[in-house]
Amino acid sequence: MKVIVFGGDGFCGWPTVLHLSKAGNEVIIVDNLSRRKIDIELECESLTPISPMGSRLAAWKEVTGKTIKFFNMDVSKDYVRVLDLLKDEKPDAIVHFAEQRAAPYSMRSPRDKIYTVDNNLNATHNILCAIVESGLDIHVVHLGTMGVYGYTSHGLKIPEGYLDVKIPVGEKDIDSRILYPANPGSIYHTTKTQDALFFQFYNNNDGLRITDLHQGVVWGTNTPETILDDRLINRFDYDGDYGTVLNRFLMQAAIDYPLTVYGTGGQTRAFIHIQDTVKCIELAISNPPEKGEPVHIYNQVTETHRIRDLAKIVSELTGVKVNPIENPRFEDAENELDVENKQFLSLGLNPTTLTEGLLEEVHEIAQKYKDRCDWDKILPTSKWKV
Ligand code: NAD
Ligand code: USQ
Repeated sequence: MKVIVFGGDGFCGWPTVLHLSKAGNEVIIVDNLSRRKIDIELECESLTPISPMGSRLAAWKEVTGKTIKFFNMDVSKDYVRVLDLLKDEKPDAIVHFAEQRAAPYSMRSPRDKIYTVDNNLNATHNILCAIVESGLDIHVVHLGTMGVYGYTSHGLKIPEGYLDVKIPVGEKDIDSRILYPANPGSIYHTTKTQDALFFQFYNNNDGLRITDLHQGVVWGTNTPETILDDRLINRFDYDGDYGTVLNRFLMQAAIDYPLTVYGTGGQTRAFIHIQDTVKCIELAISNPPEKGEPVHIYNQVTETHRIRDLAKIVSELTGVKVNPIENPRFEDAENELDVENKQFLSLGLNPTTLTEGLLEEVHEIAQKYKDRCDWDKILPTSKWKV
């Protein structure tokens, strides 16, 4: 297949590009390198030294003989270039990662809220609008988030995207299937709930074939492809805005920095290892909706954990202390979370769950690059309420 990966320079995008290329697909990257520019703005780089795009692609060619094309464009602004690219390349599928993805970054200031809304909604809308204008039948695989549901399941196993409901009309109940009620906890998560409405509209109105993947917190760094050459290494965020919780804890353990549990650590979240992220995307591409089917929505998660339990595991593994700090976010202090994920399991996903070996691997990477860590960037600075 020919696949365009929007956001293919990012943490999830880059290993996905390599995985799809290795599997024999023709892969094209579109990225405006905005994430690298945010590194400059935040004065904090990836813990791992990521290579420039040219070196990444040259290394892949040297190691595998495979060519990956790269287009530097802003999907949220360069509508005509997106359209022309689709018409020229005629891809079978698009994978859409090209959004500002950090909840804390989206809550830093009015400017960052506006940027996140403008960037994410226009990027998603431009892609959908351009597919319709191109007249091509391109399957869109979008990376959404578990955060669209909120994190309280009220004892219900969170279904995959849709909820079967009965609507009382007069004396009768009418059966209906609706999108699960959105309950976002940040401006970033709000953009993902609005993406879902764009998908519903373009699917209804224009028959676009769309798969929306509600992914949990991703952890890990390497995949079998990113370890083939130092220049292929994936990014590793550890700062208070972009670092996600488990990778942050493993990096903190590497420098013996007490683990930054926010609040009681009673928050339960869904997790997935980066090696499963790339497999899920391959499975989604290989199993597109039929023409006329509603949007496919999958929960891209393999397990759930409470934050304080993760801290305990990392602490026992490495000896680092745990230091709960005031929670900068506005979120429930404690929640239960039970999530359905049977669709990916039925397509053949064999989940990579949290094991000591995998935790140690990430810890070792953090150990290897710990001298690149800027300790001043570890504590969170973005607050939900001022
Ligand atoms: P990332 O920031 O590392 O990667 C996003 C990439 O998109 C970057 O390379 C960035 O430069 C590019 N980009 C952003 N806006 C763009 C635009 N307007 N035009 C072109 N390129 C643009 O983020 P990630 O961790 O790889 O996440 C990718 C997607 O997966 C996001 O949509 C995110 O919401 C979703 N997701 C991530 C996680 C996670 O834990 N990392 C979990 C669930 C869902
Ligand atoms: N947390 C801590 N200590 C830390 C960092 C985080 O206790 O040092 C807590 C947070 O308060 C939160 C939980 O850990 O309760 C998860 O935080 P996170 O930063 O790891 O993840 P989150 O902000 O939810 O965002 C990440 C990705 C986002 C994706 C989301 C999936 O950045 O792109 O959409 O995970 S989900 O969480 O399932 O919505």
